[in-house]
Amino acid sequence: MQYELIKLKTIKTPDLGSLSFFEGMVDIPFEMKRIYYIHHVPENGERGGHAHRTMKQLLFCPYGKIMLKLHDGRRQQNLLLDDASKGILLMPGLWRDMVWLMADSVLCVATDQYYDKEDYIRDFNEFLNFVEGGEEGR
Ligand code: T46
Repeated sequence: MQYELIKLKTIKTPDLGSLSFFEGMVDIPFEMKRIYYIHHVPENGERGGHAHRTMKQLLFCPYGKIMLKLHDGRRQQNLLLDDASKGILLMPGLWRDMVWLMADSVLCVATDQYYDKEDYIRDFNEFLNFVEGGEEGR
């Protein structure tokens, strides 16, 4: 499955918390073009239900607990985002669903592309066809 767990660099200051960071082309294999974040989601809220044709993304959860459910067309895998220093690098061609296990958890995403609705596959059968090579990337 085309993902990678990335331990984000984190500097701890005694009694004053931690600072985590990552840099494009240093800690992740792309230059960032866009950051977006999802917030104010209620407990058990479920988002996602799509894959990307070409987009790479780093997902991290600076606050809370979110279950990321991935599918590569053959198998499903669940990854827990419950640590602000944990990043998950998603390569294209992965179906994703996100479940908010804790209300108001924040999901942050850094991507290598500007928003493009044409990069989304929102139909699971179309996704299966895509990963089986039946549909070329744009
Ligand atoms: C992803 C997961 C992890 C924009 O106009 N600009 C943007 O940059 C984004 C990300 C979304 N939108 C619009 C598109 C929809 O009208 O915002 C609306 C909600 O997006 P969506 O339903 O795709 O949100 P999620 O939470 O299901 O998925 C998002 C990302 O869209 C997606 O790329 O991988 O988070």
